[in-house]
Amino acid sequence: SEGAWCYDSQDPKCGPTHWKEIAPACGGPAQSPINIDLHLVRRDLTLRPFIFHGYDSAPPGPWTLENDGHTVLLHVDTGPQSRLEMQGAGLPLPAYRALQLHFHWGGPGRAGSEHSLDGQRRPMEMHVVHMNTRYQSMGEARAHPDGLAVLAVFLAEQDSDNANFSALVSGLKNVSARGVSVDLASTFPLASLLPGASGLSRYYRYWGSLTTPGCEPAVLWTVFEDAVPIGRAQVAQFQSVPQAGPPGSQPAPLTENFRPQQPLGGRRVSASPG
Ligand code: SG7
Ligand code: ZN
Repeated sequence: SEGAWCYDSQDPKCGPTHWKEIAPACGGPAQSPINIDLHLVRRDLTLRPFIFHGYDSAPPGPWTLENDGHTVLLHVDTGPQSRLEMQGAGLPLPAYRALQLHFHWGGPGRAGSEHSLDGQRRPMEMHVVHMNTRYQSMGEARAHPDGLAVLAVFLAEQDSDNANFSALVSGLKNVSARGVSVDLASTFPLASLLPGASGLSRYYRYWGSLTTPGCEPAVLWTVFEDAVPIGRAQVAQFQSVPQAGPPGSQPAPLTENFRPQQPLGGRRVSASPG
C-alpha cells in the first residue's frame, strides 16, 4: 500500500507530489514538516521541561540499524527491560515510549533538514519516534491524533567528529542496501544525542503528521531550537548510504530524503519559555 513512494532524488515519478495518490492523508490538513516563523510562535508557560526515563544510561541491547530504502533507522525498543519513556513537556498522558530514531539529510553542499527556523535549514535532522503507551500497536497509534510524539533535532556540521554518533555511524557501512539490518556493537544513552545535555533546549511544539506516506495526522511534534553538532565526515557517511538498486548494480547513494514543507494553515506553533 505504501510501497511505491519515493523522494524526487530517487525518481520524480513517485516523489512527494504523487504521495496523495497512494495515501490520501498526504494531501490533507495538518501536514509536516513546516517552516517555523519565530515572529508568529506563541510562548506557552505550560511547556515545562521533559521528564526522560532511561535516556541517561546505555540500555541493554542490542539495537538494530536498518536501511529501509528511505532512511536509516535505529530501533531502540528492545522490550520491557529497556523501557525508554518520556513525560511532561505538555505531552498528553500517560507517557510516550521511544521506538526508533532515524535521519533526514541532503546531498553534497545541500542542507537536508525537514523543518526550518525562520527559513533556515540545517544539514541534517534526527527524529526520535515515540508512541503513546495508551496504544497497543503502531497501527492503532497512527489512527489517533495523540498517537505519536516525535522529537526533531537539528544537526549542525562541524570539522571534528561527534563521538556520541560514533557507534551509529560505524554501523552505516554495514547497512549496504535496502532491507539490510545489523546489530550495533554497543548501545549508548539516548540523551547523548539530544541538545543541551538532556533535552534542556528551548523547543517548539505543534500538531502535525508523519512526513512519509501514509502521512497520518497523528504526531505531536517537538522541534528543539538548539542544534547538536555532527562531524563533516560523519554527514558524508550518511550521504553515501546506498539506496535500492537493480540486482548486481552499484546502487546510487540515498540523498535528499526530506519532504517539502507543508502549509501551516490554521495551526499555531508554541514555544517553551526556556
Ligand atoms: C521513515 O519516517 C521511517 C518510518 C517512519 C517515517 O520513513 O523512520 O518508520 C517506520 C518504522 O516505518 O514512520 C510510522 C513511522 O515511524 C515517518 O516518520 S517521521 O514523520 O518521523 N519522519
Ligand atoms: Zn523523520
